[in-house]
Amino acid sequence: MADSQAFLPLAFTRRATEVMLQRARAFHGELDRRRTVRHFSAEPVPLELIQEVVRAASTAPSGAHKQPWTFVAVGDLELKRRIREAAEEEERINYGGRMSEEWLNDLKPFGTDADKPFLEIAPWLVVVFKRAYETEASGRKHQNYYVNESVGIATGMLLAAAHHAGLATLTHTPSPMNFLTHVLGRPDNERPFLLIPMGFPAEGCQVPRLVRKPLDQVLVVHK
Ligand code: IYR
Repeated sequence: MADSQAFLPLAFTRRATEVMLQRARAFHGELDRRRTVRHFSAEPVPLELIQEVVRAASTAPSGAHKQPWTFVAVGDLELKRRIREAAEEEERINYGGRMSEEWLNDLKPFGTDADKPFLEIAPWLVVVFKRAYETEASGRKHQNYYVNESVGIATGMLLAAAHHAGLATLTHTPSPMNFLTHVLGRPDNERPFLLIPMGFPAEGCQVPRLVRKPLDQVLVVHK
């Protein structure tokens, strides 16, 4: 049995149903205003804001509470330049034939291409790494559990926290992205997961006209 000393009373707020509904609607309303932004302003963002949104992300649940994530916040212009260069090199190969015709067609509405100026313009690139295992002082390795699920959840919370604070984000998927391990000098147990430029939208920034699936297409209820 678990050591009762290691347990604490849960801090839980029980709310009236009406209040819960109102909060749920307001939260949906706020999340529904989040849009992926591909055109950033160079306006600086204080590091403290990035620290707070990473703090929020790092509250995510994880397999056996291993918290198998590292967030690397890159504001250094030279590093951003190197990341952009390496990412564009891979994307030129992707757009030049490594992606299928169907994939390229599916991306058309977003107007993406191999050019990634936002990697230099956005004041911060938050690179999310997943930690496959941990190494004890003795050198013994322990695998982490449900690493993709845990880091995916933490990243979702990072995007929500940034949006809530008033920051725009882009979920960028450079592929392949091993170059991030080298450029950022990360240890062997870490693998890049996602690259998230954060900052303010460029003046006059436009986003594709997207429609979110209605509830009856995303929710199946058996009651
Ligand atoms: N990694 C490429 C292609 C790409 C993939 C997805 I999924 C997108 O939503 C957008 C682009 C790129 O970043 O250009």
